[in-house]
Amino acid sequence: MNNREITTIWSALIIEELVRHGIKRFCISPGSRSTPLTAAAARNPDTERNIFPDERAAAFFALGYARATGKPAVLICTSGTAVANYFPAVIEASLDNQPMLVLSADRPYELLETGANQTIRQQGIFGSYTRWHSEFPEPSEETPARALLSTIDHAVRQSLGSPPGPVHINLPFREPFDPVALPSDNAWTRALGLWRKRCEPLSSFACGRKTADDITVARIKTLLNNASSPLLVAGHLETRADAEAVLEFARTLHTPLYTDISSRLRMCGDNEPLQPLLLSEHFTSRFKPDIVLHFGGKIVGKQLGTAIKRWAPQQFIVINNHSARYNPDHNVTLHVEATPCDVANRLASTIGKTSGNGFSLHTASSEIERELDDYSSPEKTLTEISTARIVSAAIPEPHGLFLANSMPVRDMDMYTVLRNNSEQPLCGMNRGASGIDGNIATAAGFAQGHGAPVTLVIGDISFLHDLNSLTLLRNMKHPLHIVVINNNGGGIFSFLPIADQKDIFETHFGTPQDYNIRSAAETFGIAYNNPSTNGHFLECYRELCRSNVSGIIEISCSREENLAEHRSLNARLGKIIERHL
Ligand SMILES: Cc1ncc(C[n+]2csc(CCOP(=O)(O)OP(=O)(O)O)c2C)c(N)n1
Repeated sequence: MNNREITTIWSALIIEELVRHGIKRFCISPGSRSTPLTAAAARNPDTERNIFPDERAAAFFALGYARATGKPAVLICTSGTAVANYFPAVIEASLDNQPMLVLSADRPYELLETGANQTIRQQGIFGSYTRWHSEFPEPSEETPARALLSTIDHAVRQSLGSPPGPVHINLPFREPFDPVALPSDNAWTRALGLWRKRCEPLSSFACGRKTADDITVARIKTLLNNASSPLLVAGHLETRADAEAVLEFARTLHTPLYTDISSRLRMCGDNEPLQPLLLSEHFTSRFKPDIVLHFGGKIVGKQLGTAIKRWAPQQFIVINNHSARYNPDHNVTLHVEATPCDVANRLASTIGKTSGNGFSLHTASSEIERELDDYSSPEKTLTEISTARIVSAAIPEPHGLFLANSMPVRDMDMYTVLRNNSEQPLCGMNRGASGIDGNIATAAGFAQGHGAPVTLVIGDISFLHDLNSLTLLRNMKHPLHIVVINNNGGGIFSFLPIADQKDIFETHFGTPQDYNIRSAAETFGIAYNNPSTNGHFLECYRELCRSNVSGIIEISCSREENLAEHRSLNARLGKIIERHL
């Protein structure tokens, strides 16, 4: 075979092997060096493709897709800085254990470090942020086709391993890049034997969910039996089964359950949320758990971590499905690598119903809910907090919710409504590295993966950061409904002590950008609205959700007023807690 033929077949085999693993979503950016991979992906009838001029957005889209599906999307780009633009999303995927497969085209050996055009050091460019990376040879019949396929198999396995994460394969190609019609038979692929007749990958793998050993479950049971005031925590939970098992276990134990916004349980009407209570010194000084069982991954709010440090429980047990470290305050006493639902179900069945620790949160929680409802009543001015309440109440099933950093995700975690008898919408967020970059693209990928419209709640600085991703809204199968909280700058910084240093605060932290969101919507041809009361926002939001087209709703607010609102509302909630606990 000549170079064109082997390059064509080489690329076609790589794509076909990925497809056989069920990895069908390809996020492709245009470029010359990547032509063999792009053409192979485009011509494989089983691939589904999105095209991105901006590689940074492509990678965030792939991240969002993985968040909704648990599957990696494949990224294809050319050589040079194109691949470097994947880096922020690769970091987020790595830190939040999301699968992702990067195929970067590269110059061949003889052009590296020579001053050749568009040539950078791509090998291992993502450093420690990949689960695995591999440098392929230039296409050649000297490399057995089996080796090529089995390396792809390994890459997929590493990406979906424990913990899942990004895998990078760097593929050098020599010119010419344009593919030829594939010869139907040749000695090189003949060696693949049955693979050519079947539709399965050369080697599959099993990466099932893990179970805890009996000794560990018995040990946790003993620790729970010896404790007088347990607290359960639901951090980021990957599946509904995990969430249901943890909720059921909390009911069995009659014990308070902290539900993070990423736990799938935060909006559950049958549970009293602890977030508002943890704002109160009155509560944290009375409620003193002596054992904490934390199921799943990270949590968004910082009050719980602060409270646990203060309570210094004798046991702090973290149960999660993979080995990624979760111990930010160095106070975890036992790590259990097992599926949360496995441990929760087994503990619930062995412990049986208990009468609880006598700490009832019901009355205080109901009154807090009433106060928050009143706060968001239709005639009142729309605020950042009422936006969180209204979106969480009105978002229809099966729409998904994506919460940008920094205040939108925190406000939703703190002030969301409790939804009766209905499932919480699937919630996505980039909390691995908590970047304000790529949130629109991640939400777009989340919608693609979720297979339903998604509401994105995002601040004006994060919106600006990812403005070019508004181009994605044109071709989306499932629309994105963007609620932009425009407080003209970074609202989060007003909550920090630096806000008092007026000489540098506004210019170096608040950073108002004074840009026009309506004009941005016009530029990208997106429907726009700008309501001012809670009632009007609810109307606009409901209409947008019904319309099945993408749109932007701008919430105009002020950072100063937002800070004051948070303080006065939290003070009122504090009074309720003092009255009832
Ligand atoms: C890529 C990146 N750059 C900077 C930061 C630091 N940062 C955190 S929040 C924030 C301001 C975000 O402003 P906005 O999107 O308007 O949201 P708000 O704070 O008002 O909720 C900044 C700059 C970050 N997290 N990520």
